[in-house]
Amino acid sequence: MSNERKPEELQQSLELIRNKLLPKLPASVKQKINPEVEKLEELFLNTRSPRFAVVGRRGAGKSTLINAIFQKEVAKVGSVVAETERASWHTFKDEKNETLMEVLDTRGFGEGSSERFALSEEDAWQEAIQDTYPDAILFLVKAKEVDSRITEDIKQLKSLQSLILEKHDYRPPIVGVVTQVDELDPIYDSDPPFTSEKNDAIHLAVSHVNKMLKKEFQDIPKVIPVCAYLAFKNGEIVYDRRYNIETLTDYLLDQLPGNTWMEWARITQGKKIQTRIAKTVGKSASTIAAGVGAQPIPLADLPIITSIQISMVAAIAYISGRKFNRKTLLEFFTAMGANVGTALAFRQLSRSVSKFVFPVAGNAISGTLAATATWGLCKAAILYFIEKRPAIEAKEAYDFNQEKPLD
Ligand SMILES: Nc1nc2c(ncn2[C@@H]2O[C@H](COP(=O)(O)OP(=O)(O)OP(=O)(O)O)[C@@H](O)[C@H]2O)c(=O)[nH]1
Ligand SMILES: [Mg+2]
Repeated sequence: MSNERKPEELQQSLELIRNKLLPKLPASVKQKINPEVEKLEELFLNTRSPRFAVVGRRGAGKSTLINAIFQKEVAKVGSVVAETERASWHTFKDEKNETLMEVLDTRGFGEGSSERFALSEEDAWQEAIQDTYPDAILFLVKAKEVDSRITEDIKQLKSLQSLILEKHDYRPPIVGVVTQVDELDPIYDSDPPFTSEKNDAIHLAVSHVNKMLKKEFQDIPKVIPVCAYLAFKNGEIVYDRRYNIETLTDYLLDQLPGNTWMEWARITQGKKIQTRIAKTVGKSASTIAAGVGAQPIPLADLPIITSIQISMVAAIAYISGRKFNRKTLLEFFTAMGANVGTALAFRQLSRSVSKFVFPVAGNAISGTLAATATWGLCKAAILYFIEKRPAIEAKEAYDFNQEKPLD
């Protein structure tokens, strides 16, 4: 097996659960497990990359923010003149040429009178959202310019949202972003963490944008202050002044549909986001394992619990952005104290004939034991793949969790 991009193990187990397991379970158990299966299906089936509209005046820091999210120089910063049309989609891809994120960049937002462009702003947007729409809109305002012409910008923002609602029956959430907060007074205090005087200035800028947005939108959009400044040399980060970027990316996770979460975790490389998603997966997997483990009906022909556990770990490895294959997973399970049976399970998983249950507890594995074992494995996988801790530490966490209830 080469490096798989998608956690196929998980997709296979989800099919197994949906088609073979659920029909066999009593209604009461099914009722409990079904929402968890649905949650996992939302996360892992039909996954796609997230789409954003990034709107803001020329020089607001749109390209810089995109680079800060990727931690790579993917967008061109600070060109002298705006060359592109008003609104155009940019696709950001990984080394394998697979799409990571799509961004609708509205260059020169609010510069309605410019004669450089053939299309009016609204026409340009109409065209841009013809076939697709952004999952969320980021509204960028430069910290030092929150006072200037913001009312006009917010009206346009509202009209973009309405256009999307009309065309796609989807109301993209709006997230206000106050950019370049390092430029606020006091200037000498430009590197985070900031002093209280600087934080006061940031707070002032944020409340102003908040107040202005409140006038136009009922569900007041959240406003997050950031500094996105990163300097690159030969593709390497040589200077990092980022502030609050992870708060922003973490908040955006909640604004995005579930089927984009996996890609968002990989793009942002944020441990916080990765851990949140890993725990969501772990909780669902544990609940399913508990339901299955508690069944007196013979399910021995279905390697459900093993399959769920292996898939869960595969998913966490994938979320971590680490290159993974079966060997990586096997190494992890071996470190956790799994025996030769696991190796067999791995080889045969795709044919669904594995008999191995982790931990080995014969056929009489109880629901609680299945759940705690699965949750323990989730915690251990988080430590190993996301926190990049040594296997021995992950093993300790696994053992320790056997004695603890789910948290
Ligand atoms: N100090 C500081 N400078 C920033 C920050 N973000 C962007 N800049 C600078 O602001 C300028 C404009 O940034 P861009 O990211 O190109 O802005 P943009 O919104 O993409 O501009 P257009 O594409 O031309 O509309 C560049 O010189 C950036 O280096 C920040 O957080 N702090
Ligand atoms: Mg730009």
